[in-house]
Amino acid sequence: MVLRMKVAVHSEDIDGISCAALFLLIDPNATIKFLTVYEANVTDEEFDFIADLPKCAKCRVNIDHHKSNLDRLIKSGRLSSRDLIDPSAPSAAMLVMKYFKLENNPIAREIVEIANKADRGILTEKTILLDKIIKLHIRDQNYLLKIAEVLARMGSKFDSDNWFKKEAESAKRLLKKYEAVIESTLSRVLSRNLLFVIFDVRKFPFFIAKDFAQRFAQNGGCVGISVYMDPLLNRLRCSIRVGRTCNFSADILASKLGGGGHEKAAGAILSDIYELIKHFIELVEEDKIIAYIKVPG
Ligand SMILES: [Mn+2]
Repeated sequence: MVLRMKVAVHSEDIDGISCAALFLLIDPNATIKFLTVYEANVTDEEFDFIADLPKCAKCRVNIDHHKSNLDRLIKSGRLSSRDLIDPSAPSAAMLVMKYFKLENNPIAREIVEIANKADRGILTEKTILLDKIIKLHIRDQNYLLKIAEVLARMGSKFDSDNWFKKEAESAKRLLKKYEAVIESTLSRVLSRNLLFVIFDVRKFPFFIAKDFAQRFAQNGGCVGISVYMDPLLNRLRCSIRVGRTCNFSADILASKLGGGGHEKAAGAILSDIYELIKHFIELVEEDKIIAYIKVPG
């Protein structure tokens, strides 16, 4: 095994941070970089492993579960036998566990369990807070590493760590501020039976923006799309979320926009909102109503 491995993981959600925690179980001195999908696509830094992200130019091993990534690697001839990419895996963390044969480590199993659920949108009160804390600090590499260290040490009991508890309290206070506007926006669209909705939430911070699409899809909506500013790139971005019983592929729409993801959850960087509207209209069945709502901040 490589000594002191150099690893890149996805910076923005529980699966990426869970991958980081697993790498710390394998090598507590690992150098870990937290990257966005965009950064992974453009970096020429060398890594031993890259997880929950597209394979960067100088990465030895790619561990991932995004179908869009697999398709692109095959198409460009960059898929190697060392890579472990399985779109049927519920999380990238699960594949990291498999790759390093960590199945007998109870902490590793707990971490993977959290990631599996989170990536399928099954969140509890404590994993919601974990997700929010990650999103509030995506610019802060040291902070993200600290979360990964807590996960690697505590597994599913991460919320009993004192540092985490304190951070969770302040995240909770912030969340409360936005709850009323999310609720009233959702009840307005759902009471009108609108099933295909673009939420223009450019006036909202990143950590809350995806919630409009996510909670719409979870509460009876078919396709919810949040449009917001990417905090690192300062560019327009969208997150597409699809309801459980709804027949629509988020990853197909995202691919048309140059992005990617999964069937029920995907995203892309946008050059403008019209590009999104145009492709969305093309993919929605003919007699359906598509709503666009600009949510006041
Ligand atoms: Mn993932």
